[in-house]
Amino acid sequence: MIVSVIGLGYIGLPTAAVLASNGLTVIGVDVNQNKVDIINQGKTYTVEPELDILVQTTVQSGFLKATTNPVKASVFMVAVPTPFIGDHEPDLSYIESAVKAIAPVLEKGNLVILESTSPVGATEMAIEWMKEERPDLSFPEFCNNTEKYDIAVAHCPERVLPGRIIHELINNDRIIGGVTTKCGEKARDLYNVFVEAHCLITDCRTAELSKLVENSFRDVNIAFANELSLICDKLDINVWEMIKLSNHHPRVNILQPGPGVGGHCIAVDPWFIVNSAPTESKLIHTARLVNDRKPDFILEKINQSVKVIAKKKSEIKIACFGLTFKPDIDDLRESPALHIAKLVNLMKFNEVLVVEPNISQLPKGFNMNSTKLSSIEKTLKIADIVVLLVDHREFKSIDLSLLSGKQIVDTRGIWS
Ligand code: SAJ
Repeated sequence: MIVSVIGLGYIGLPTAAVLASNGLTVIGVDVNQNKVDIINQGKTYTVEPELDILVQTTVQSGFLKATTNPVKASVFMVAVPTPFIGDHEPDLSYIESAVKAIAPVLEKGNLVILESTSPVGATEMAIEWMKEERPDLSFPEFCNNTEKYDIAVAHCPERVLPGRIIHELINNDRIIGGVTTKCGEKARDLYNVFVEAHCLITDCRTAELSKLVENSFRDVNIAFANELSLICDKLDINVWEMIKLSNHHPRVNILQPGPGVGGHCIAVDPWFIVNSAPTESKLIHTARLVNDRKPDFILEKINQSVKVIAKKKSEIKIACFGLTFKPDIDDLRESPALHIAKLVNLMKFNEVLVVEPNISQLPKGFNMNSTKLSSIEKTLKIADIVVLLVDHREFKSIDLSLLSGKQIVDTRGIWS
């Protein structure tokens, strides 16, 4: 059996490598020639535990190959991004391009799986796009369990955590949303090859919403913690100590406040629910706004620190510790830390020192004359204000005496 994975990004590449490591022949397809070349050399382009070795061994053994052009296969797994555009509307153009790209090579008996996080109805839209390209083939219909079609289709959303992707791909339960029951069973048989947990069959719409709901659940809970951080600041209470104490209650488990919510998932997916059912999703909508406004609060705290220092702003050196969207990874997507650091860069300080152990050069968008990437040691010698934005392991072990005499804005509570 040949499995083709369309989109070799954060999810597609690990999925392709795990399938290949289980002895399936996997053809990865990506529009980016550079990514394809890197993978065909047995290398990876992101920091993710275990992924490098898995790609290296599966490419060397010939089970994994990458290409820019779709080829015939038994199963097609689509794992392309679904960002939002305009007023938080889901952008399905990557899914549309992907299914239209595989349409010419589809054959009777194939299975097409949509893994991309999708608004409700996207799997059915994907079927419509494939139908347009291949009127000679028949496709399943949602709510019509007559199992007579040429191409089986299912939605099986990924739900793995960056930093633990390989472990969670294998060990997390998986939701399998068949367009019909048989489509679901066919998809389940494939996931059973590498998933060591439950593969739970449902319909495609329920699978689509369940994935969006999982991320919205987390967003709403983080918003609760972020709101508590504003309340505690007003009442002069240490929010982290208060949360730790409240969490001693057997039925309370409050998450951690931070500078905002980043990544390509939790800050995006709740909008798909708000977009589908705006009147009904007030809580989900408000949570998004609370989390998106948190960087403004951090900038206010930075401005307050400036006022305490007996120096002009143009003489102050400020340090931003961390740029990534969460600890111990190199992923900058939708990162509130990066957003805040860029705004600090515009505040006309004497110098902005960025400490980010997981990247080797500053991303675009900084004024390189006044901002530079720096080491922990050098930065702590000269910074007047230190803004802790990401709780990387290197920052947790800093000797706190090195921070004395400086203004500290600790958004993660590791130095508080
Ligand atoms: N964050 C907080 N406080 C917390 C926990 C997280 O501020 O207590 C912030 C993080 O710093 C980060 C953001 O939230 O900026 C998101 O981080 P995360 O670790 O909660 O989640 P992601 O985006 O890395 O991965 C999520 C996961 N979803 C859930 O846990 C419900 C993952 O399982 C999904 O597969 C992934 O989204 C996805 O691809 O949708």
